[in-house]
Amino acid sequence: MIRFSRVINIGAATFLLLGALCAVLNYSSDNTEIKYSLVGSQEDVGFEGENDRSSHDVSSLPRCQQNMNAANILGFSFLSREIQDFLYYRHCRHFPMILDLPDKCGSSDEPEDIFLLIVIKSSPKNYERREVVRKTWAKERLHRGALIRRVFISGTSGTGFERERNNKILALEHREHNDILQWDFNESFFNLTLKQMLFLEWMERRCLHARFLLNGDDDVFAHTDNMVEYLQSLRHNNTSKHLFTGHLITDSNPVRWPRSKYFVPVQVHESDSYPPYCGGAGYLLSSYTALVIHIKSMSIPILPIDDVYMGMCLEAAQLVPESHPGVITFDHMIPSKQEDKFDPCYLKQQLLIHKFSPIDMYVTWHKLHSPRLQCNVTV
Ligand SMILES: *[C@@H]1O[C@H](CO)[C@@H](O)[C@H](O)[C@H]1NC(C)=O
Ligand SMILES: *[C@@H]1O[C@H](CO)[C@@H](O)[C@H](O)[C@H]1NC(C)=O
Ligand SMILES: *[C@@H]1O[C@H](CO)[C@@H](O)[C@H](O)[C@H]1NC(C)=O
Ligand SMILES: CC(=O)N[C@H]1CO[C@H](CO)[C@@H](O)[C@@H]1O
Repeated sequence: MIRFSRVINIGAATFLLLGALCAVLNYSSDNTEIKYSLVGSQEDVGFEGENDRSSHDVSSLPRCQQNMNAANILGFSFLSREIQDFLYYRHCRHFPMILDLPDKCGSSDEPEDIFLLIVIKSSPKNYERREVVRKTWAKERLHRGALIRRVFISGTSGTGFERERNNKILALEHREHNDILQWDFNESFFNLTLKQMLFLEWMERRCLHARFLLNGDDDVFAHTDNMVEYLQSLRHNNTSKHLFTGHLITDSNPVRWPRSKYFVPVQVHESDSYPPYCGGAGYLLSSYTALVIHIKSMSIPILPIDDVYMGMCLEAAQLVPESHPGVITFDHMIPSKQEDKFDPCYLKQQLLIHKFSPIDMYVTWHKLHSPRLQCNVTV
């Protein structure tokens, strides 16, 4: 049951593609700065402030300073420490990399033809989740001729001894599995958008040739075989076209209740509505769309809710996210009581389900691939 329909604003898409191509062409492989020369007007893509970015050695940039003026925002002193902190550092877009993967996608002369790059947000402490994810749905492999690769994206967490230990575990995993990207910023719920943007910046430098991305959390069950088959079934699997699909959320609003995890005060987002977006547990996008979001994001102030922010960037590019019925991010979306999310026959027909413990992930992946699995054909 794979539905596929979308509306693309061809004009805007073509314009951005041209811009993106120019950005790519102007790349230099040494350590000089990238200068974007975008065809047409600068205001459409809206680079604010920094036009120049150091290409390979982001660590040479001075550390981003706290913006003390944030304290002058009306009502600032009534906001929580966390939100105040967010406002102080909202403008910071670059952080030094602690762990990089320069050859993850092949060398710049010989890029690998990666069909699906799995990008998983993971906090340093989630070691067990990463271990199971590696052995199951994010295993690097060929499926039906399509190359699948994996990266985890992470910041730092804790202080003192704990922070050292967290960095050490990621460094060990990096050495053993070649799948960790880490930046030197403090992990927090409010820094997830920053993490996402740092990844897009990395992708633009290192992995522009990957065709599709699965962007998700480390506690989901992603049926990556089905994803590859779905993506292969699209007409445009070889060229770059807009794609952004997942659990579509429309007509939603910022939570104004201060005790919610998702609380966003007017000082952070003035508008009382959010654009359509796909739930952040997991969505699929094309590298074309990732690049467009990356470019657009430079002129859109960061919103701490990362999935909504992706929706804001899409809206600014006049691209629409779409809904895929196989992406289940809330239990109540599971159709009937009989359908259990751990039932391999149910999972067999889905793309992604939230949420799974490492044990359930491991057991279910094996059940799903058992040659003895028999499902009544009801589809
Ligand atoms: C985000 O990370 C930066 C850099 O480590 C830190 O200064 C800031 O406090 C973090 N923001 C939040 C909201 O945790
Ligand atoms: C990160 O957080 C720790 C404490 O949680 C703090 O000491 C440190 O200054 C923060 N780093 C930045 C860059 O804000
Ligand atoms: C792309 O789609 C075509 C059919 O349109 C299919 O034959 C081909 O195998 C797909 N390519 C990849 C790499 O999946
Ligand atoms: C059918 C088709 O156009 N295949 C091309 C897809 O892209 C790879 C490289 O990215 C080419 O090698 C194929 O010929």
